[in-house]
Amino acid sequence: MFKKHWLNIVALSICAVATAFFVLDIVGGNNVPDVHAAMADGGTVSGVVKFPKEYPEREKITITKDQAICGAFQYSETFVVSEETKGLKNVVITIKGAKGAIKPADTPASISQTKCQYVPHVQAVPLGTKLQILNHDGILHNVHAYFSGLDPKNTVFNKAQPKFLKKISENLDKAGIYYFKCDVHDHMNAFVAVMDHPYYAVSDENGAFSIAGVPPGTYTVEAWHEALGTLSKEVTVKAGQKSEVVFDILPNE
Ligand SMILES: [Cu+2]
Repeated sequence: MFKKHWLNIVALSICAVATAFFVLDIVGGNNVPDVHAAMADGGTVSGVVKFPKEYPEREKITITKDQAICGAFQYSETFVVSEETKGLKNVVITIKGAKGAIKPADTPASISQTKCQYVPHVQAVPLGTKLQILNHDGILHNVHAYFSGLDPKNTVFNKAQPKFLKKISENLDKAGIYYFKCDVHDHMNAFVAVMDHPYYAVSDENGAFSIAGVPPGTYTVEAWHEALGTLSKEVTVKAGQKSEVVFDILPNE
């Protein structure tokens, strides 16, 4: 269960670790554009978002509508924490101020509505990428998209998606976080981070991330999580080296 005391995030150490050669590994299949491959003189920023001590349990949500498709209950995707590493999944990591060209993805990004869940829960895409919202469930969903927060005045679009409407296509034309919510099934939500630079990642199931090909310099690295908000740290990137950033999340006690 999410508790308010997790809202105070404390970011701890940054250490730069020299490596003998340029590392192009991308952890966990995060959405990192190909532009990185061209920047052979860049450095890599990698690290982890984790709970060093206790961590929140995954909330069990009772489902009251469309149980034949949605099931009787679901587990919240807000806090998905690895038992082994205590790493937190679905944190959007961005390197602020690093200059680099972006190119919209050649194929549209997608959010699938499957058994009353949005899949994926969190993703990051380059600005200009089209988004397809797919309904695999054969029941009515309602796609309510907001920009920068769940305030009615932030509504970008609000569309019913009846069972016969398998696909809605939308353009996400601003850089920032889009929030998606289903007005039929209150537990359904998802997030799409739209990026106006190429230096970003989404933490994987171990809380790990890696961003390669970053131009040398000193930057702020931001980590955004749907319930914890944003925290930031400074990192220095050197050509051909790996810089490690660890975001430790501590309870506010
Ligand atoms: Cu729904």
